[in-house]
Amino acid sequence: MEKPTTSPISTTKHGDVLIVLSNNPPVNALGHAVRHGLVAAIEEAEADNSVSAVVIACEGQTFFAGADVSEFGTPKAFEQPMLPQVVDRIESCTKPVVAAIHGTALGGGLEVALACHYRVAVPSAKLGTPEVKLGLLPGAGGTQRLPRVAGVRQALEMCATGNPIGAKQAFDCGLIDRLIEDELIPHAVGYAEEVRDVRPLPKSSERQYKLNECDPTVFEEFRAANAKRFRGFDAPEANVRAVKVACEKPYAEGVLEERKLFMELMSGTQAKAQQYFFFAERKAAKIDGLPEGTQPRDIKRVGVLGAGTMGGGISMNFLSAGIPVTIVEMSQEALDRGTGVMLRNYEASAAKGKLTAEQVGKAMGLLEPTLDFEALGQCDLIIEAVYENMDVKKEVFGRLDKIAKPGAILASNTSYLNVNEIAASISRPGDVVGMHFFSPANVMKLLEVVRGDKTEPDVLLTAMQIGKKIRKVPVVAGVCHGFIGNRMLMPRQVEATKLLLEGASPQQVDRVHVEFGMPMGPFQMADLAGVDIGWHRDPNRVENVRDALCAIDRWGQKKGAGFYDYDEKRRPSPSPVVQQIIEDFAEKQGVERREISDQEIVERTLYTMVNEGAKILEEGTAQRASDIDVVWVYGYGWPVYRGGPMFWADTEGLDKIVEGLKRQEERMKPEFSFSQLLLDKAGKGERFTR
Ligand code: T1G
Repeated sequence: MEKPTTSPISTTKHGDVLIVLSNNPPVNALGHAVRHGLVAAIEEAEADNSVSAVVIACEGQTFFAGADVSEFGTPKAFEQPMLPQVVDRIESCTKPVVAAIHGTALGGGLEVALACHYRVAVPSAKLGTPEVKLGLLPGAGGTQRLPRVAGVRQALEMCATGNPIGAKQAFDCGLIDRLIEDELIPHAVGYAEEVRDVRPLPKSSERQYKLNECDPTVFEEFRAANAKRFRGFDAPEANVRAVKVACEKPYAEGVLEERKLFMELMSGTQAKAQQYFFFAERKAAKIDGLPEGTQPRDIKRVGVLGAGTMGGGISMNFLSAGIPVTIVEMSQEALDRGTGVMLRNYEASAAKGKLTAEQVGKAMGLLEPTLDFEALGQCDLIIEAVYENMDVKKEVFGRLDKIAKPGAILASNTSYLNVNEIAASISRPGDVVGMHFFSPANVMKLLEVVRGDKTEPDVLLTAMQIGKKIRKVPVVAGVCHGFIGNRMLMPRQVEATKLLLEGASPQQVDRVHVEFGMPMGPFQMADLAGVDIGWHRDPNRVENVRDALCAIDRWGQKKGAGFYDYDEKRRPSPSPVVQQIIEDFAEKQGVERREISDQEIVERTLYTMVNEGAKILEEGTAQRASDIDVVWVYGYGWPVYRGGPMFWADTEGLDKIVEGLKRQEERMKPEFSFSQLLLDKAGKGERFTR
């Protein structure tokens, strides 16, 4: 066993208790050096007769937060001792081992804690098995020990969803033996001294009584309750099977089944995609080329112009993060309506137990609704969420330019308008940035931060950092029509509409997208968002299918009819009226209808999105291909088990993407043109992503 040069694991004795401390920033990931150090520390404890008990703890922000994901796919992941050996060695220690938990004990970190004979934690700690979010399952005994310690239902929920639980809930289900309100390590040592003579040592792998609740129906009920959420994913079902095995087989056999399931997942494309995405979403927060020493501006108060759906949702993000908001409307009625919607949204969250009444009161207490536009003069960041029209935006920015204090950041929530043009219309273009929230703004995680040509670096940095502070996933976008997400939506919509005339139905196009893993297809999405968005509002001007639908009030779900008919519960059904409109249009335009294959739909809607993403890259509108993937997973529900459009294209093979587009090129003219970057990379056998 090759000994690493410097060990992140140190040991010190406190009386007859050996304290094993990991110092492996930033999250004490269980890389090779840590694994090696833990085994060495257990050997040391056993060899030292003066040691009667062991405490394992971590320095820094958290207890072990799991295996080192950056080792996956590299030889380091297989360097001895691997995590299963580490946890088994801890459990086999002849002296009691106590895990002292703070921060987030996740994945392999929780597996280390489960191998310990006891677990203590501070109340703020969280414990979880998020491997499923990486397309995996706990591969170091977690699926076998967790149900034995916390119970089957708790283990199922944690392993198959990946959601952590708090220390109090962990204590209540038996995962934690004691909550430590004061200083963790000294009290963990005190706990170790209390239990040092208790025998036999309580080994998680040997517990059986918690499995007795293992009514076979619990698995079927769980599967049924989560079928929609797990649709298309491999890992959740593997986690369910692994936990079920814990109820059916002795630990030694169960852990072999766990290992088999783990290796199957690890070798699959979904795990690769989800592990890629884990790093992609963290990379998105970084700004390439930021001048050294750039500091964010201090944001004490945020101003929001407009209390409509977007303005209200945007305001809630800041209020929930404890940032005061001044919200301005033009009429008391609009202001009251907007603040009323915000309160009802908060109350709905409280009714679901997501918030306490006190938290709702605190958030709303930070809101200053006013009709006084000048009140925005006290704000450090002002976000306008007014009507999506350039003239209106310029008028608003002109007024803000006059009253905003020096150094205030002026942000537009525009979803596709030219931020450079807006910035050029005022005296301080450097303070202007786009902050494109996705609707509903208080729910959707994605935030496109649009960098204008003149946007100051500290303005961009401030927008990115405050985006993270309000629990968004901010991505830098350059200025173009639709930035990153909506820009790629356009060729998809163009081709989807042409496919209707050529012979596909809305339900066929949507089915192909849903089977691919999208939450809904283009036409379902249009009906949900509103078919009338962007419509010219003239019912006598009917130039395409969309105009025809809007002209007869088929504006989507909100009108009970759009591309689909809807019943009183908004359940969709294919519409003969729409089918007739499509066929009439095809005839009028002399389009000969034909049988359209599903593959053609994939090539003309999904491959064209990849092509557009390549153009976005070659223009520099996105910093990196993985940012495009982050936009599509968080903004439009692209299935994360495919990594995002650009990672998926790499997985398909760029040569295959190009071949498919060449097959469709004639049908897609004149709108379609090849990205040179895509052609170049395909020709050289290169990838967009790692
Ligand atoms: N491995 C490697 N690097 C990690 C890491 C990990 N497990 N977790 C975080 N990092 C890096 C991250 O890339 C970033 O790096 C920095 O730490 C800060 O992260 C066998 C197989 C712990 C809640 O899935 O959930 O155990 O960008 O920005 O917001 O069964 O990180 O600074 O260069 O997220 O404070 C299971 C994943 C692994 C936990 C902290 N564990 N991490 O959140 O910081 S698989 C996980 C998190 C496993 C075993 C299986 C979060 C966090 P950089 P951050 P944060």
